[in-house]
Amino acid sequence: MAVRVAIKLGGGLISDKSSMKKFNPDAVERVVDTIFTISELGVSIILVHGAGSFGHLLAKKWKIADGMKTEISKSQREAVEKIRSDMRELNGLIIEKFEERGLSCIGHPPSEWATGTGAQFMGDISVFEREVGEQIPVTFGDVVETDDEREFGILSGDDLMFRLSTELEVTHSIFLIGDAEGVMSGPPSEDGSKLITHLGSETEMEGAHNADIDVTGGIRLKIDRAREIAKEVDEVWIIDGRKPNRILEILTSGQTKGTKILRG
Ligand code: IP8
Repeated sequence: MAVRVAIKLGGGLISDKSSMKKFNPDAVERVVDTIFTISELGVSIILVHGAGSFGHLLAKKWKIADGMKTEISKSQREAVEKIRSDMRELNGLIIEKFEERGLSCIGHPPSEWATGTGAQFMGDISVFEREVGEQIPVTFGDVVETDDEREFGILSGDDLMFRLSTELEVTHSIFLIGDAEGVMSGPPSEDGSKLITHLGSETEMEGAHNADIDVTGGIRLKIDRAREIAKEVDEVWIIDGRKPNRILEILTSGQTKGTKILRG
């Protein structure tokens, strides 16, 4: 079977999560280098990226993930427009880095084609099915419309990864994170936290969700979606995006340092 890989660049990798709209060009350049190499190998690529400080800070401030609240609806609507435009800006910065390396990409903002939140969101994902040599499709976590009284909500890049990986015959689904070697047994910053190299449904871990900043669910949501994906895709990984060469190791040898998500 032809190799098709879905890769998510985590928001904490491509931006400084605590500082409003602070892009991390060096981290993105390193990822682009590896993706250039795998594209030369003839691998079909689908890209997703998170929001980091281009989305979570304002979304948190205006409670966008909870949907419309009558008392503050005017400010919320303004925040929705601002977050959408900030996310397009971030998408543009990322695409620019790919184009500098000679890789042509096309952005697909979810606010234009997706409705609803969570893994069962609605929207036609057939545009992400591309042949090798065509433009690489890129999408991202965004504020989308919902068809209920909430009116809007946050669609996470992790949910996009779920549908793209399970509906498009992807062979590898890889989540790049920005602060650890993979899933750790406890908070990454804590001494004694160890890398979990194989994560099955029984594996014990305390996935800290940094609710101070993150409105979608942090490592917890990633693990939940990755487990769902692993029911259908053999190679599902959560790895350190600061060492993107590990993507190449997974594709060539099936092994690397990081967390492999096991089926069941
Ligand atoms: O960072 C969140 O996407 P994620 C999207 O992939 C927004 O969870 C706008 C906060």
